[in-house]
Amino acid sequence: MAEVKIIGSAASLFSVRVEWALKLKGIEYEYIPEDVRNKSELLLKSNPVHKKIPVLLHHGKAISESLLILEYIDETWKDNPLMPEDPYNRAMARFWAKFLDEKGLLGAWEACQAEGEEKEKAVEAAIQNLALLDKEIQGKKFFGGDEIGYLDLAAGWMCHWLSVLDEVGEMKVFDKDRVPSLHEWVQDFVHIPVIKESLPPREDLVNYFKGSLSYVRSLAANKQ
Ligand SMILES: N[C@@H](CCC(=O)N[C@@H](CS)C(=O)NCC(=O)O)C(=O)O
Repeated sequence: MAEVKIIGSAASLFSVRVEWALKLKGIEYEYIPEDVRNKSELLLKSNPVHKKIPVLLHHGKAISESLLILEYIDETWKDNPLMPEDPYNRAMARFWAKFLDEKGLLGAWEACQAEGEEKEKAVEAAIQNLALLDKEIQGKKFFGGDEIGYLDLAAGWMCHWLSVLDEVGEMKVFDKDRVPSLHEWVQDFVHIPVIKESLPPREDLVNYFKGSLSYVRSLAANKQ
């Protein structure tokens, strides 16, 4: 039995961030692809609370929630630390990672779904969330300084998934003029070989999110 396994999906930014962490640490793992639209017994057994990917299996023990998995990986394999050493900086990295998942990502997805008069407002709100983070990266190569770390991995979806959401939602949330420092950071981030090689093909993501968008819109239409 492999020591480390990930139940994940190539299209999932939550899943890919965990793979990035393992690769940066040089940890070998077995990848178990999951179809979240037809969940396996293994997923339901491993993450009975949320029933979501990714799940990290370490010696058979299951850990879920991608940001927590990143911390578990960092505490278990000490080489190439991901978390800042200083407790205040660690707290801030967690703060921004949580903010990004709860506001940044959700805001971009809401803007993608919005239509008509709501669209402009939703896009502006999403940009303003990212603009807060833009200030955090100003003058730095990576969020943690010169080396890529936990917050870079948490924010990593912006290097690929965000422009896909922009395309699918026919919008411009990742606007170079509004978040210039994040744009520069993306260029550095995406050029790291471990990062680049784990990105799913753009076309697959576009198709995946087009499907998700039609699905949520049909659910909303059926409610009316
Ligand atoms: N907060 C979770 C989010 C994970 C998540 O939303 N995973 C999605 C795939 S991208 C999923 O498993 N969805 C299945 C479902 O919602 O039933 C994390 O960070 O791990």
